[in-house]
Amino acid sequence: MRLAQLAPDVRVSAQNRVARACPRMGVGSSRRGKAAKASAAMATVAGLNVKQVPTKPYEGQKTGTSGLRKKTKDFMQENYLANWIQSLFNALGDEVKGQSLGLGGDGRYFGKEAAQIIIKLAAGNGFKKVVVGQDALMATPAASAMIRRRKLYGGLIMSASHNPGGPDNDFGIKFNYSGGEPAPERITDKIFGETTKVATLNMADIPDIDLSKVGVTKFGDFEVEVVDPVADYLATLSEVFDFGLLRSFLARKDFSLVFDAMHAVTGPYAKRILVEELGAPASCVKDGVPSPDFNGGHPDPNLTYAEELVKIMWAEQAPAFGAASDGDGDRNMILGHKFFVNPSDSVAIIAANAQACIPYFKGGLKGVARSMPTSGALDRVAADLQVPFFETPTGWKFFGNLMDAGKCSVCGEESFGTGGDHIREKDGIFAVLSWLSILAFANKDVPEGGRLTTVQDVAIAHWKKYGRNFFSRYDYEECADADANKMMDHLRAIIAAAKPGDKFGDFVLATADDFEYTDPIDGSKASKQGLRFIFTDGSRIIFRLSGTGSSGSTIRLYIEQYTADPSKLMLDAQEALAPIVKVALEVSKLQEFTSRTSPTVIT
Ligand code: VG1
Ligand code: CO
Repeated sequence: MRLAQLAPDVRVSAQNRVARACPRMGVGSSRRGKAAKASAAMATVAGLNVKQVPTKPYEGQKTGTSGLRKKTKDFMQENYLANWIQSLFNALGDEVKGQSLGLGGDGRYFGKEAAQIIIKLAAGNGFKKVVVGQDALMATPAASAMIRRRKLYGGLIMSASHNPGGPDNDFGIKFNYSGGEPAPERITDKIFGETTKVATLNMADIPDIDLSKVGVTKFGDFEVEVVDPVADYLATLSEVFDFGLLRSFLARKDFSLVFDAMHAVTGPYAKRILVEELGAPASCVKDGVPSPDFNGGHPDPNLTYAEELVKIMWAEQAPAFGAASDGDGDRNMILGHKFFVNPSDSVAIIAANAQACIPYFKGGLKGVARSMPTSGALDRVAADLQVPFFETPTGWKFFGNLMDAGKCSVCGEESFGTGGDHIREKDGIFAVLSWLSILAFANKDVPEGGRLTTVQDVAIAHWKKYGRNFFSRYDYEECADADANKMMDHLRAIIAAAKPGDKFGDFVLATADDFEYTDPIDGSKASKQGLRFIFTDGSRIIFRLSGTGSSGSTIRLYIEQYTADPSKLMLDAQEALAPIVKVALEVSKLQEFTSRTSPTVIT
């Protein structure tokens, strides 16, 4: 590859090599205007030469629901990634000196180049060590586990999660703290502040690291350790689950499963954990080789984008259990034969069964939490178990404080996110092993060839006990920003004028607001977290704009309605929700504002 074809930031590191050969030659940033002519000054940090590369801020480096996500091409602009990383280190200040940093990503395009840039900046800013996954790979939950097990200062995750990858799609970066939790807003706000004034990049003058081999490389007092990206995570999961029980369940000839890694990061994890550790046949892992562009797909495990898995599970002859996870392995979709487990139900079902089926929770749950748009199914389990319950804004970063304070054991989001306090990220394989544990437990006395309790049986039994919260989410992806904002303003005006008792179709308003959250642990506030209409029968309609997209606005409409009527439990969710969906579309004038007649994704 010629130098000119490389990403500009990579060019800087290639130039570093030139600089080593000719130590007196000044190597400056070649970007934008005057900076191009400036030479990088040299400093010494921990026995390393560090170039102080002049840079200029980029606009809009503000993190959203989960880190900074932009088009890959944006990230490949000269110093774009480096600016954000330097801003993060500036925000953290002297605290980072002498610390160890974790690093890894979901294998998407530009990840390996990005890792080299991050390693040089970490060294140049005084970290003593970077622990990086082999080939720059590390699933998000695995990064969280590694940070916790190795007591790292924090970690950087290179991922845009469920967003498509490749040169024409998305890249992303996220910082997690020492508990393994996504940085809270007070830190992300500070990083953003730094991005608006970053002027110098502290780049250690070290060569690129060979990330393909496990091992330690030292430069002065700084070292890089390339690690197996599965090991720490596997160790954590083996402390959570009864692997013996799972092994004997998966050995049954009358049970079979398929796990769709969607060409994303969980392929190697599924092979190690499901196949090598738990004995499932290798053929159960579908699309298990990570690809830089997810084979051209959209690595979002839902009924729309995981259509191949859906086809397998809806065939007459199908495995008993199907699951998929997303780009970075934190999301999950659980399927039975011709049966979809809504993620809001999934977290409720896992919570209800955790104590009996999962050894890590055998002492009972400390509490449970869900994001605001997630259905109230979990609330009913919390009431039944008599454990504390919390409702947080969308995004995993709000669960960490609750878990650190010992107030939450299991939590989830409607967006295919499920987790426990074994780590501080949502965890796709945790959800899969939780479901397999529930099935193993339910079937432990069923002789081989007998009638196995299925995924659907588990869900129906749950609804019979608690009632069913019908739930659906409509996504209108990539709407024009102005149209989406106008619709939200229109809804805000309606909320301002609304009174309890107002009628919306057949639904009577109990309350309407823009969701606000005060963290019960540190008192921090998050406002404007979603417009909600709650009706007297407990039904809800909620509108939010996505904070993870990289172009245009994605409108999310969440709809929920509860029934305890046994004759209605088995209704199709879309049928059951049709009247309230109609109300949502009428009140929002969504079609008028966006000219969209149907959503791009229905969950
Ligand atoms: C979406 C989901 C949210 C999730 C976030 C990150 O955010 O709604 O629940 O935590 O993605 O998930 P938004 O702002 O687009 O609605 V992951 O797996 O993509 O990091
Ligand atoms: Co994800």
